[in-house]
Formats: sequence, C-alpha cells, structure tokens
Amino acid sequence: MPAAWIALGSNLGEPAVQLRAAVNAIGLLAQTRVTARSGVFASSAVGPGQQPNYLNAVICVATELGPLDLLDALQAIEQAQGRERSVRWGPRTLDLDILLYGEQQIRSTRLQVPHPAMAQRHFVLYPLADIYPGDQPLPGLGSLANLLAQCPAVGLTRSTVTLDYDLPHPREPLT
Ligand code: ROI
Repeated sequence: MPAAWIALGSNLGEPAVQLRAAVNAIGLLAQTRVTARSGVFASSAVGPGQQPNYLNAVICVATELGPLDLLDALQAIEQAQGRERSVRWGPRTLDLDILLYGEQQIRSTRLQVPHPAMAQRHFVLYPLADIYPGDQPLPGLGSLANLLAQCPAVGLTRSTVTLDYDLPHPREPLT
C-alpha cells in the first residue's frame, strides 16, 4: 500500500488542538491508516509579513486513496476545521500538505509532489526526519540528510506538545 507523507501546520486558534484533530480525522479516512507521527515543532513564520508562530508536524499514512482523492480529503478536513483562505501566505487554522506520495513525482496544476517548497522548509524537513527512513532518498530530491544539511533550523524548536495519537496496530484491517 502506498505511503504518503503529510505536513501539518497551524498558527491560529489553538494550534495543538487543531493538529491533533487533523491527525484524528486523517486516521478516520476510508482505506487510510496513520503509520507514523513526528514530534511537534514550534517555528516562527516563514514568509512575508508578521504573523503568529506556528506549530508544525509530519505524519505518514498508508492509504489506498490515490493522490487526488487524498488531496480532496485533506482539503475537506481543512475546511471542516474552519480554514480561511483569504490571504496567500497568511495565517491559518490548519494547513495540510501532501509532501510525498510513494515514489511518485506529480506535476499537475492541482497537485505537485514532492511538494515544490519542501526542500527549503525547515518546518517540514526536521519533523519529517523524526519518522522518515534514513536510507531512503526522497523522489527527485536525494537524501534527507543532505537536505537537512542545507536547511538550517533557524527559529525552529522542538515543542513539548505532542500529537497524542495512538498508532493503530499494523495488522488491523483497513475500513
Ligand atoms: N511558516 C512556518 N513556520 N510554518 C508553516 O507551516 C508555514 N506555512 C506557510 C507559510 C506562510 C509559508 N509559512 C509558514 O504556508
């Protein structure tokens, strides 16, 4: 079953609550199981303008949903958790990005995988490193160790907050 890696971010409302609710909702998707979750990281906002600090994390799912069905499902969760999309690069209650989907490289208008900005984003790479297999190159991007070496963790700290999500037993049937 394909493994997909999903980045989570929030800097409005109660970010820890938002991230936990999102992981729970993802774990309830049809034909999908959460197989790993990173620690939670606090980061100052990257991008233009002033905005509150973020909490960021990364999870891995095993899923029978194709990439676009997974994207639809993640966007529905963002909407259900009250995401406003008023300002590009602006603060958000919940941001869910597909970082990687198996070995696939997808360049469509709706979905680009690997996520085109991930190599420059410490708030994605460091959480990913908590759970990504060390010996496995990222499709088209090379080793994670190399990406980390080129992306200093400035303004990024490991939070004491956790996602609080119990991983299901690997042999539990998918529903
Ligand atoms: N900055 C941080 N630190 N974390 C994010 O999740 C995040 N998401 C974004 C932008 C606005 C690029 N900056 C961010 O979309």
